[in-house]
Amino acid sequence: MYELLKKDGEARRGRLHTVHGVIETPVFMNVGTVAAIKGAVSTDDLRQIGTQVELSNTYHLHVRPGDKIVRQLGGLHKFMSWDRPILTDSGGFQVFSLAGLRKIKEEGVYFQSHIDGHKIFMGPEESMQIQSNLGSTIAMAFDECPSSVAKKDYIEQSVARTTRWLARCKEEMERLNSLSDTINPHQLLFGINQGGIYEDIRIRHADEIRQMDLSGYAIGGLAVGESHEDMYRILDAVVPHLPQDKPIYLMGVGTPANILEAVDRGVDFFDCVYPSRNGRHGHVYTKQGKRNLFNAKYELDDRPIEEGCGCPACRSYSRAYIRHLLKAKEMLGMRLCVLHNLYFYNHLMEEIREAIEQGTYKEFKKRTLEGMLSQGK
Ligand code: PRF
Ligand code: ZN
Repeated sequence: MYELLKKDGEARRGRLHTVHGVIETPVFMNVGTVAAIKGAVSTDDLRQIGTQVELSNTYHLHVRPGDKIVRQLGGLHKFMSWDRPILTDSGGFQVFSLAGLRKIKEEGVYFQSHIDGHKIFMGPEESMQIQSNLGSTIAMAFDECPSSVAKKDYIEQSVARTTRWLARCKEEMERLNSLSDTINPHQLLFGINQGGIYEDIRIRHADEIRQMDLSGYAIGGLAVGESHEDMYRILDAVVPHLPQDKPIYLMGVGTPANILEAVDRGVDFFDCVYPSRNGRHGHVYTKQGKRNLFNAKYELDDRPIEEGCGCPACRSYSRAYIRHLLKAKEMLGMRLCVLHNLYFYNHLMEEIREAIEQGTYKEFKKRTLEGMLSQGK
């Protein structure tokens, strides 16, 4: 159940109640594709840095270790020792971005595993069955994310099929949730809006899927190579066509600036690999912009990554020491950068929530964007 607590312009402060606890929104979900946050980050670490939701992938866990194995071990929460909310992406996007040769048919997608090349079929029912075996809090609908260079008539046909797939997802999820031995019989299903950068297709699709009364609605198919202006234009067009009493999730987005802009357009949920991926390369986020800790100017810098930051890296270690670890290729260097970055994102969301509560979101956004452009010393 989604509770809208406050609106400040289009920005929303809300709360999603789930069987695994409450999610305070706007929220950034921390990406652990294979049920592991890259950079040697444990679920104990996640609890320390204020993570609310962990995100894993249906496709990856189906290929390895196998969703049936996870089910036999009691589900994903028990398997990875995380009792708070988990969202699983449906596999649709990963199949399109990762898998080898693939064929899209009405029934689903035929493709080859990116690990050993073996043949796999995944359609809406299979995706729901896998996500049910994992027992995640929120399951995502099985969709097609068309390439950013796809032609308009292809996108129209693809979106029509994604709508038919959504109806099948919903029916299968209801069946699975009603079985007596289901890991999480309260699993929620979010639908996904597609339509590339075409406002008319996006709006028609949003109007169709809002009828289906799902627990939440995602906007997919963005941050796939289009300009930021196109992304914001689509958000401006489509968000008003999604139900106001359900959470809205912008998939795979993005930079702190993208998040600040999308919150201002009514988005509640985000996920992105940037904080963990950048952290593994020694790139760290601060209120003054991103720093590259490999830079020689940090050799003798005994300040923390960001002064005043409460993360485990900044509480104990200097830029100079972390730079040394990174240059020596010590795993701890990456780990500390990833912890800082995830904390930075989680903390940014906390500040966003406070600003909305206080009715000062526009000023907060402006100030934060200006600060991030000012470049760290
Ligand atoms: N669909 C799904 N997962 C996704 C996307 C999508 O379109 C995106 C696009 N940015 C990221 N993750 N199912
Ligand atoms: Zn820090």
